[in-house]
Amino acid sequence: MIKSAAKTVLRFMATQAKKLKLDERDGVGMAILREAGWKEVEGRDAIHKDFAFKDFNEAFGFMTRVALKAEKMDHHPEWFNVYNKVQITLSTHECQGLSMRDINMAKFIEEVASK
Ligand code: H2B
Repeated sequence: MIKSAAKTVLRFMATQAKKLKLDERDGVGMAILREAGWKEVEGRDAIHKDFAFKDFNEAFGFMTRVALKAEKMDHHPEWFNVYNKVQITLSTHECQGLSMRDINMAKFIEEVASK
């Protein structure tokens, strides 16, 4: 019993890091994320968004929450911060492209940024 449950979990995790087909992306969340300001990166299979917070304290607090989630998901953003600005790019290195991990991370980022 345990073995099959473990196999199911492993299979699920593997699909999460699989490169999303172009025609499935809108349906799994890209349409909503695009409305929230996420853009596909020119010349790279990744998504990007720029954030501006009240000050550095707010920006770094946001980054801290995202960082803790990234560790938990074992899925890390590529980001740049200067004072109240945070620029984030998401892509899955393992598949050199966009996977459900990026979509889920972007959804989490939107939740935290809106608080
Ligand atoms: N983050 C991202 N964005 N893509 C990955 O493929 C990835 C990651 N892989 N964080 C993880 C870490 C892997 O390198 C470690 C060894 O589990």
